[in-house]
Amino acid sequence: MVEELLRSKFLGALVGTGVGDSLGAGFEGWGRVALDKIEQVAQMRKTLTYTDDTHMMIGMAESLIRSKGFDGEDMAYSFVRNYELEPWRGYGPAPPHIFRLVRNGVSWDQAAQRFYDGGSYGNGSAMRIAPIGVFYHDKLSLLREVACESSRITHAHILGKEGAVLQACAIALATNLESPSALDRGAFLAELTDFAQDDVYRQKLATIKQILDNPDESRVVIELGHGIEAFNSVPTAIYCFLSEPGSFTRAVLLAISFGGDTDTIAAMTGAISGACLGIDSIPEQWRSKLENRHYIEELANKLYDLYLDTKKLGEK
Ligand code: F2R
Ligand code: MG
Ligand code: MG
Repeated sequence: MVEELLRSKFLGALVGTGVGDSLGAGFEGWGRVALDKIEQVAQMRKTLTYTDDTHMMIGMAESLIRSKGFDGEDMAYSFVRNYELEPWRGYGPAPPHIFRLVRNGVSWDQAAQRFYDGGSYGNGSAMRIAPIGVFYHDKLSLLREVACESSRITHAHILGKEGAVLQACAIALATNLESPSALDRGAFLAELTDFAQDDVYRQKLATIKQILDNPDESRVVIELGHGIEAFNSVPTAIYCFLSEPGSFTRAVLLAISFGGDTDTIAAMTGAISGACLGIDSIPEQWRSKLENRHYIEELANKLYDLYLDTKKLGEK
């Protein structure tokens, strides 16, 4: 793939997370919303302020760049430090407790196991995964391992880890597409299904195929979900991308229109769509209003430069 196209995809995935998250944040907990209403609200906003989804995505990118790849302890402390600086970003219930444990000396790969039954299956480890999705897009077995390890920092339940793995894989497959016209939705879903190791996700991927083959949006919330659990939101984001593969705007608006956990489903849709279509597909009127846009772009550029360096050295 031409280098500038790939750089644009790294930028698209990271900025796409931020734009989806901040646009969706105003509609959290709503029911179905009309697309033109969402566009109107977006137009009225002076700044698109992001939430925990993007804040953690930034922490993940910072750590990958600093460590020149995945380092669990460094990434955990990256999340902790960012949380301590801006705890008001709307974090889910468990992560702040986990961060306090890590700060008090509990090992990065042990703290999350203390929460819920077998760890969390919330969507918090999938919503932040864009940097891993693009950085490891050409090494899917390594991507699986790293996405899973990164999830263990806060989400140790198998369904939490698998949600992060599936979202990372969707971003990687989208990054690998030369153009949206190269997308074969059936093949994309088949690859994700091969990659998924849990029947809950395999079943949801089969449902996505059915809904795409016989369009019926009323099935999306009921059967795929729009909730805070990874299995009730990652498949919905994949559906939104596959429904509107040629348009970042339409994919993200569709994600928000389903209501529920709108910031996160739109962040994950924005990451996949941005990875497929590149940064220029994100409307300038949204991009220009994204809080800390230049810093997020700087991180995407540094991550891409690191990707090129490690590829040349063959040591990623
Ligand atoms: N709406 C939010 N966050 C809440 C904001 C309230 C906050 N106090 C404020 O206003 O400032 N959005 C953000 O949270 C979601 C990501 O959450 P995360 O990080 O996954 O949190 P957690 O606590 O790990 O899990 C979330 C819920 O999932 C259910 N759950 C998870 N594992 C479970 C298990 N093993 N058994 C049963 N239930 C489990 C629980 O209901 C958890 O509370 C994103 O939407 C982000 O935008
Ligand atoms: Mg959020
Ligand atoms: Mg959310």
